[in-house]
Amino acid sequence: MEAAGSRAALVVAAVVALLVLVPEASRADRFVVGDAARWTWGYNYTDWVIKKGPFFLNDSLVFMYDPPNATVHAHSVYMMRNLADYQSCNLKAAKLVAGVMQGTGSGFEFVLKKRKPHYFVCGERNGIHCTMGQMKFIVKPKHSSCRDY
Ligand SMILES: *[C@@H]1O[C@H](CO)[C@@H](O)[C@H](O)[C@H]1NC(C)=O
Ligand SMILES: *[C@@H]1O[C@H](CO)[C@@H](O)[C@H](O)[C@H]1NC(C)=O
Ligand SMILES: *[C@@H]1O[C@H](CO)[C@@H](O)[C@H](O)[C@H]1NC(C)=O
Ligand SMILES: [Cu+2]
Repeated sequence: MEAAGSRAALVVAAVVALLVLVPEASRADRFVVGDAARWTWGYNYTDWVIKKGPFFLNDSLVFMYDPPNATVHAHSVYMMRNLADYQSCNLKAAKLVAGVMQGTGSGFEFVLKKRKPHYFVCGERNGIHCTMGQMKFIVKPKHSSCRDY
């Protein structure tokens, strides 16, 4: 009886330890950029970031967009080098993150590995999707120890 009792206590202790330790080690969220709107012209992604944030290291952003055809416009994902290029939608030094075909199916997943501002934009039409189409947003992931659930 006493042995069974202490075994039960051990099991409880183990479960409690798992509940405490596992979220610390592996918690990461996955966000579909724009939710149901996905990655498209005219949606306010700055507003989306305010509503969805904060974002943490190892969280991932999933960009979903259809490949271009006669009726669907092309989209893509670029990362700007700095705030000035982001603000002016100047793509000259931008780095391609996902091409026009890469948003299809389950989308393109970008894992936030660095604790720096990430300046995401759509690079299509020579920056017009960024300037006129609002296809731009900044995410600066926080350290996950700041996460409060
Ligand atoms: C997009 O949302 C941001 C944050 O809510 C807001 O400041 C901005 O004015 C909005 N842009 C447009 C074009 O509505
Ligand atoms: C992010 O994930 C990597 C493994 O993919 C892990 O080594 C690292 O500790 C994680 N970082 C945070 C802040 O959770
Ligand atoms: C273009 O692509 C969209 C989305 O993938 C699809 O629904 C539509 O039927 C396609 N149109 C043509 C003309 O191929
Ligand atoms: Cu676009």
